[in-house]
Amino acid sequence: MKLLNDATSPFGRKVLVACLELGIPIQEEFVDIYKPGPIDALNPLRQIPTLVVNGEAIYDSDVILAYLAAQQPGNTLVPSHGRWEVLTRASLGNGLMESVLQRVVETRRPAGERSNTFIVKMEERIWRVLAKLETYATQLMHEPFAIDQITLGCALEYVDFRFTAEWRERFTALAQWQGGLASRPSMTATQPRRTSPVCVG
Ligand SMILES: N[C@@H](CCC(=O)N[C@@H](CS)C(=O)NCC(=O)O)C(=O)O
Repeated sequence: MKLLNDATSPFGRKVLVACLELGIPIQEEFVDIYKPGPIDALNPLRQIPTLVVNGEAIYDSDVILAYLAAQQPGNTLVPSHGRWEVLTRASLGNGLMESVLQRVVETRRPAGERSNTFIVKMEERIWRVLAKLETYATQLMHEPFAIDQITLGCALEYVDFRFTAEWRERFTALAQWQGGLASRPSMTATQPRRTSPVCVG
């Protein structure tokens, strides 16, 4: 299987972390989503991550994770106990990624096109999500590694990467949980500053 991705996408990172955790072979290929390319024929959205299996594309990241989970019956990526809570926390992680991404895209627009109102809206949303996640920290420390932990771990490092690491001082329990997660080999191998694609298996 081939994963069209780039080094910085937090959505793509979820997929790589899941593959590493589940031991599913995958070959990552970096693509430039800012210009037309072969990805357009596979995913007309021209978005990463896009998984290619036997020439067919699977997207978006949550659909890819569902596909990976289906490859290994019995895995606990989406546990049956606490399922809706886990999936809702994963959605919060996805929303956090989207907010950080949309904010940074907006900040890069030319001054005349940039909306400070939108940037502030995204920043307020990010802080609200972080405050909510702080209330989950103790629970996250004691629960098995699942889709919510993957998504939140990737989202929090994306906050550091594209917004600010100041949240670590305000939300210390969350920072402590994230610190433990960050040392997992699946997380260290997939950092956004890596310069070469990940190859598993
Ligand atoms: N909902 C999608 C979001 C994917 C996404 O937004 N990817 C970004 C990169 S981090 C992208 O491809 N952006 C290019 C664009 O939208 O033009 C998923 O979960 O995979």
